[in-house]
Amino acid sequence: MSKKIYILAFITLLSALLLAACGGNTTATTANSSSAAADGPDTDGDGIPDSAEKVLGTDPNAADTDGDGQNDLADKNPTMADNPIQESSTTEGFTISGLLVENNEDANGVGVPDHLEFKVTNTGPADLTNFDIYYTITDKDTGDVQGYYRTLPGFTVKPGATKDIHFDNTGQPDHFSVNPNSAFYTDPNGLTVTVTLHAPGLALQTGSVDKDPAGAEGGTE
Ligand SMILES: [Ca+2]
Ligand SMILES: [Ca+2]
Ligand SMILES: [Ca+2]
Repeated sequence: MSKKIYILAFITLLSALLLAACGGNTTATTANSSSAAADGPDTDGDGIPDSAEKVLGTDPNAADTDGDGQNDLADKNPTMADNPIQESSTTEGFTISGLLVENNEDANGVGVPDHLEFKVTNTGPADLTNFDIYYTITDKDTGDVQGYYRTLPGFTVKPGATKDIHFDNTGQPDHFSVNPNSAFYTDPNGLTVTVTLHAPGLALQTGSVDKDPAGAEGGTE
């Protein structure tokens, strides 16, 4: 009987040791959890935390930063889409003008994010809508290139009218969001931005604009 008590005591001691060991594991697990929590939220749900998107230069608010149909996590080059626009029409229906990339400073001389804008004039007889755009950003010092494709839902130009279109993150009507971590926003070097605008069944319209290094106002085409 006393032998049984001895065995029970031994099992109790073993259990205590195992619990202590588990406690150690629990501590390690907690540390890992803290590490995961430190990565923070994944706003767009693409599997890359917002903090990592900043480092990678991808958009924390878009699962497919460059619009090529491939999720940022799977995309080997998530900020360089090939131009998917295919249009053989030579019918002129609209023009683009006044291409501008602003890289203004605030009152304290601190740079504020760049802002691409231009004007679209409808030279045809009907409302124009269902535009899509492909644009590239080239760093004039390093030669690095980024390319983005996107549709422009809600952007409509009436016959004979000229309308401004903007690419920034202000959320206003006819303002379309851009990757806040792109070269467009973060690169202090001179940039060349090219734009190809498309409306179904009409000839493509293209333009380009150079932006001086940080602090300078962008140019017009
Ligand atoms: Ca993400
Ligand atoms: Ca993303
Ligand atoms: Ca992509």
